[in-house]
Amino acid sequence: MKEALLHMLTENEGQFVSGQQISDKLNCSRTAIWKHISELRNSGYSIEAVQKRGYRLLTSPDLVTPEEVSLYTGEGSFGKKITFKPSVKSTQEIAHQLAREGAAEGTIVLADEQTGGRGRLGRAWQSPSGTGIWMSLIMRPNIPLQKAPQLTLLIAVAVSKAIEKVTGIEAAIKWPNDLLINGKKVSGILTELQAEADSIHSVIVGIGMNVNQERKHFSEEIIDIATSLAIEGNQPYKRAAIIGEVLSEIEKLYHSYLEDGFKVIKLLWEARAFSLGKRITARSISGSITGYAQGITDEGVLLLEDDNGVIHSIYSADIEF
Ligand code: BT5
Repeated sequence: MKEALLHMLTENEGQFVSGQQISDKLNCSRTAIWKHISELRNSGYSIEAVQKRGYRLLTSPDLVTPEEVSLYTGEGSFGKKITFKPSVKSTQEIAHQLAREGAAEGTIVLADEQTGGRGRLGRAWQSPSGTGIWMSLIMRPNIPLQKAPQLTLLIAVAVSKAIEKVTGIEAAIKWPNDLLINGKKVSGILTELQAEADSIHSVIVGIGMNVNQERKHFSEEIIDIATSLAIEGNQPYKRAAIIGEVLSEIEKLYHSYLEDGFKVIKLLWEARAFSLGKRITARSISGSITGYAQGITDEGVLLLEDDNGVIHSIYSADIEF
């Protein structure tokens, strides 16, 4: 009901919607409307109430609550089910639990703050309150296990496209999971699997994106390597709008991927890749290799040509320039 009310006010932003219109459409009493208006106001929505004219939404806050995000999720099925927590250790943990309990594909978990956000290999992901997108998405692709890395690349393309749509800023992809603006990391992707033998039960895609941080918000450890959309675009952005765009881009690419395979995604990825043709070092637990990044294979594996002309297939590594 609160969500439907917010939708009505948003569709008519800047204009009055009468109590009568609301109670007719939502089939509720004037008292119920008033209660929800008060709740919305308490959450930071500025709503004017004028006798005989009704209610008018003036401004809305930068929230990632289900009612706010649902304003931007459109027709698709990704993001239709939202679990929101103000503060959690990691949205990944909640999504894993929901996936085990059978949550549908497209279910997302959002938090305003993560106290133990994680990156790959047990690294930490800084997720301060109210500034970024800390989201986990449950996917259930019917693909063989070895193709799962392609999804990380698909997500990276989708996130990059969404950033460009909302901000006009190009975010380059650094294989496999970083999005960079002016060489600094604005977003990271963590793909985790629930699988058995060769079959995937679910893929839990963690997306972290710095949206409204200012430089002072970053800790010493990442201040030289991290950036946010607000820093790069010189203005704040609505996180919910970006979430809507990210989900819609993911869903579009995912359908294309399931129907036509990785080919289109590969082209889109290569067009946005930061590392291709560059001399890089790929570091992994089994050692490091330096050479020129040649491209990715149809499976999403990075090809690196070393100084002896030998081409190495890199499945998982950190890339340094
Ligand atoms: C990643 O790992 O880039 C994946 C990050 C995924 C985070 C999302 S948020 C929602 C979901 N819930 C979670 O708990 N995680 C996912 P990796 O490539 O390992 O990069 C980690 C490294 O990035 C760290 O070691 C830092 O150097 C750097 N880093 C940490 N926090 C950062 C931030 N906010 N912005 C930019 N860089 C950061």
